[in-house]
Amino acid sequence: MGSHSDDSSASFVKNPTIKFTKLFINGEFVDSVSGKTFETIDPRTGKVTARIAEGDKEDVELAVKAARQAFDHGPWPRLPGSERGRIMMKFADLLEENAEELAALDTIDCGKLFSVGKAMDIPYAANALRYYAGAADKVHGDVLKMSRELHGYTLLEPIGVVGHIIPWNNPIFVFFMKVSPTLAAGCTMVVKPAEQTPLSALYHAHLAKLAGIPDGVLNVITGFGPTAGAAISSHMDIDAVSFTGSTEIGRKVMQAAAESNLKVVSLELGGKSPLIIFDDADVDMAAQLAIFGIMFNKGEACVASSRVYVQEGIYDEFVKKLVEKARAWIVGDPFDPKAQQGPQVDLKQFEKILSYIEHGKREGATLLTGGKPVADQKGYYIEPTIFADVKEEMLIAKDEIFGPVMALAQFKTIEEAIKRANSTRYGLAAGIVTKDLNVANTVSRSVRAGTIWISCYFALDNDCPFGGYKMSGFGKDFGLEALHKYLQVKSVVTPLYNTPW
Ligand code: TXE
Repeated sequence: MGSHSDDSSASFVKNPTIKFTKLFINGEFVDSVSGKTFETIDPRTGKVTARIAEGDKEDVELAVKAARQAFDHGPWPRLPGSERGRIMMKFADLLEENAEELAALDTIDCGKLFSVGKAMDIPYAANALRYYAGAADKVHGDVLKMSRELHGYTLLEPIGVVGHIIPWNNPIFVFFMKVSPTLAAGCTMVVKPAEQTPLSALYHAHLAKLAGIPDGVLNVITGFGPTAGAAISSHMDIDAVSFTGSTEIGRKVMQAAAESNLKVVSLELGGKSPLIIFDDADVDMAAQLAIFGIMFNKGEACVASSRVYVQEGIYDEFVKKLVEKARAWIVGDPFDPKAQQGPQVDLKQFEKILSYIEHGKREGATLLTGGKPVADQKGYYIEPTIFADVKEEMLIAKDEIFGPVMALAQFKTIEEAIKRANSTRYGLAAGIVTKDLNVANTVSRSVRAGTIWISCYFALDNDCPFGGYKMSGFGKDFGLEALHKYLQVKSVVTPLYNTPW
């Protein structure tokens, strides 16, 4: 990519200098053992942005050794929690100081809107670091009420070396969602960003060092899933693996963990989340929410509201507004502040989405708007697409498309809405739009999903445990639940009165 020679900061942001392209092991940027590199592509053009070191099994081996050494003998797990917290706060400040450059790296790597990266992903990431920094000195066990003359208590100890396997759809956000609680718990780690989006992760490694995180605590191995990713999930000396990605690969990660050292596994996988809109909704607001729920981040969101169910009384009016809003939704260069949707991450995803659109047409769903690539664009841009009359058995109602494609249907009763919402193998999130508290409460408790949003969508928060039911995975990110994923409980027991046992 271009260099920092242009004086205008706007041009610099659009052409960030790529400073970090090597693996980060034990506090140093290094080439891969094999010397191999891979290309990272700009989805706005399909052109190569940079060549990045391609980590493989040998590199994971070196990173795990460094992480193990830092865990067994280094200061990090032994520091007072408040001191770990202080360093994490500094890390958060550095993220904010470098917000534009980091957001720009994600824009050229995955097509994320620059405005969203800067105004949302970076503040979310910094806040995640601060939230867990504040928790780092409040981790403690319990004194137990034993049934005999024994004194028993629990210790919460860091779980050890953690492997994080990260997807490409929210590179900054997911990195810190995983890394922040792991740091607070006193663990050390090996992080593998997705091969499509390695740039920001390497930059974070540099900032971690500047913040004072000791060498070996945070290692970043860029590379591919079947090689570097598989080496993490099957490693005998990694104590826990946290994965966000497809259900198919989640299954492989779990298998590899079972067949190696039975490491602790947490999986955040795909979704096919329903948004249920009742007759009493404000139709304009509901249509806006429905568009936002599926088109935000170009539909590349695990919680995207890809199935929308609307009660029959407002259906026609809703459809009219929905289509107007979809047609007004601005698709374009993700650096343009007016754009609401950038390009899909890569050619593979672009083609996957278009093939689902063709399926929808063949299966007999009604295409209300969109349905093809955006004309006059070189990159992977797809029109906001809405299918109506979608039946449960259609592929576009069952599979995670991970693109700007909505499956719309109408319903009559609350019972029907609940049944249809639950007719999926996934269970990540659901949305409800109603003013009736009874309806909201009934649906919230009947839909099998890990997060329910009432009259809002994408309302993620540090304090709010996030993760799936059913085949959307298990184990929570966010909240104190996430911190506890990286801790293990030890029971310590001693006789109360020195009585021999
Ligand atoms: O995912 P993968 P892909 C869904 C979404 C998308 C589909 C395919 O529907 O269209 O998955 O995307 C690493 N061992 N989600 O193919 O392969 C890989 O390098 C260990 C939903 O990109 O699951 C990357 O770092 N790791 C999702 C990560 O897994 C392996 C976000 C995710 O890639 C591996 C992304 C292996 N054998 C996709 N193979 C969400 N839940 O948000 C790959 N990886």
